[in-house]
Amino acid sequence: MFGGKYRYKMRITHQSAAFFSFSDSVIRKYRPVLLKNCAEGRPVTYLFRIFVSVNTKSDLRRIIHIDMDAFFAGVEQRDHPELRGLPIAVGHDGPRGVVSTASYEARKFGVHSALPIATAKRRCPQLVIVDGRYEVYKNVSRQMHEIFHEYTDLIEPLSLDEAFLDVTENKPGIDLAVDIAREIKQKIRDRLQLTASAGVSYNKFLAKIASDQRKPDGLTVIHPSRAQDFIDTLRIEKFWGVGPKTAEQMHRLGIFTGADLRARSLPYLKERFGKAGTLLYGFARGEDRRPVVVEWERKSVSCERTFGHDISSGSELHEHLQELVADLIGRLRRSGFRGLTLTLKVKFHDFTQITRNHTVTTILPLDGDLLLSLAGKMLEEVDYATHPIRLLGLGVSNPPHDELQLHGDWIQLEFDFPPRP
Ligand code: DCP
Ligand code: MG
Repeated sequence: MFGGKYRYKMRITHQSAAFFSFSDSVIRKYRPVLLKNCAEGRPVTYLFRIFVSVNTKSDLRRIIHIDMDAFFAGVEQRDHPELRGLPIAVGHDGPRGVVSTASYEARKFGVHSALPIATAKRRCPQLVIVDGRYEVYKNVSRQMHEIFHEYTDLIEPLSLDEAFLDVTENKPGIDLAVDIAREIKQKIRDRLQLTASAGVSYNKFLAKIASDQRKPDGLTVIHPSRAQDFIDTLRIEKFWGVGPKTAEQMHRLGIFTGADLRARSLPYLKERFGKAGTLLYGFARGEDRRPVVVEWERKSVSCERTFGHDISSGSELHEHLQELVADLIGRLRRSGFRGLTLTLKVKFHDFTQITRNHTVTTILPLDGDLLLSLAGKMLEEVDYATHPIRLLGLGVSNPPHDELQLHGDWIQLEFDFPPRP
């Protein structure tokens, strides 16, 4: 499928992507250079920032996925001993508040991330709601990364509490990845008084699934010789990229497990799932050559919705905007990213597209009402009555570069809209 070359995808910004092809010999030649640059924390050139988790044979790689257990809640229980053993949820206790995460005690009652606080309280009346302290979580995340760097610089963070590590070559020269995973878990326990779950395998797909197998405080290895049996019995919902909607579509096609997926041909999957079809075809066979990408500074966080039909009703659009705001806040929390610019993206029925920006002087707070009112005002400037809308997107960009932008008072500025093209 990959011929003699590997194809890598690099995310440059949230919206744009570029593709590069490297031959084996190029990879062999530059890998040591890249590793050295990463180790020294030196900026590497545009092309070479890319990554580096590359071996000529993907099944030789050793990948670890680390995921903290009930991350925000775990930190709160650590810092407030009186909360230990209790069902707690991190989130804002207001009419529109949602649960960021729940302690494992609370999960037994069906309390989970993204659930409205009001529903969570109904499910678990004794639930303790704790306000989030995002600066603290960011700091803990930094400390986790310090531990990771003791083993490798090939680290790809997926969120504040989750990362892939490529330990094929590692600093202490430890043979078995499982030993490294055990050490990392122990260091997280000793230094941070928190627990993490780890998954170990020969690619990212399997390592991530492995870390989820025995949560909390789990350590799971998926060995190449056992991988196929494991994947065959894996429920389709567990596959990377298969969200509730795709899962439903899979079920309609009679695909419920990895074995069902493996029985379908590549053209069959490509036709129905596009590019994801190719990835899924590989996953079903335990193949995933995606490298561990060393991430540079994130520039934006965004989300978008394409509607089933074009919309020209203000109230309907407002409802969608409300969902987008909730989604965006969840993403901002998970990534720890903060910015000064809010962007509304609008794609009309005829596929023309515009964006509207609003920039403030102090980072946009994670306040649903406020973000909704800013986004709503930008939407009001759009002529959706005569140009029905097929897609709405909302994003935050422009990270702060000084203390004032980070901690100053939040001031509502005047809106300034460019005329519609
Ligand atoms: N988060 C959030 N909103 C969401 C999902 C997550 O604010 N909708 C935050 C809170 C979580 C953190 O991101 O603590 C990490 O998310 P995970 O999905 O890894 O969930 P947890 O670490 O809380 O639990 P688990 O033990 O299942 O990993
Ligand atoms: Mg987690």
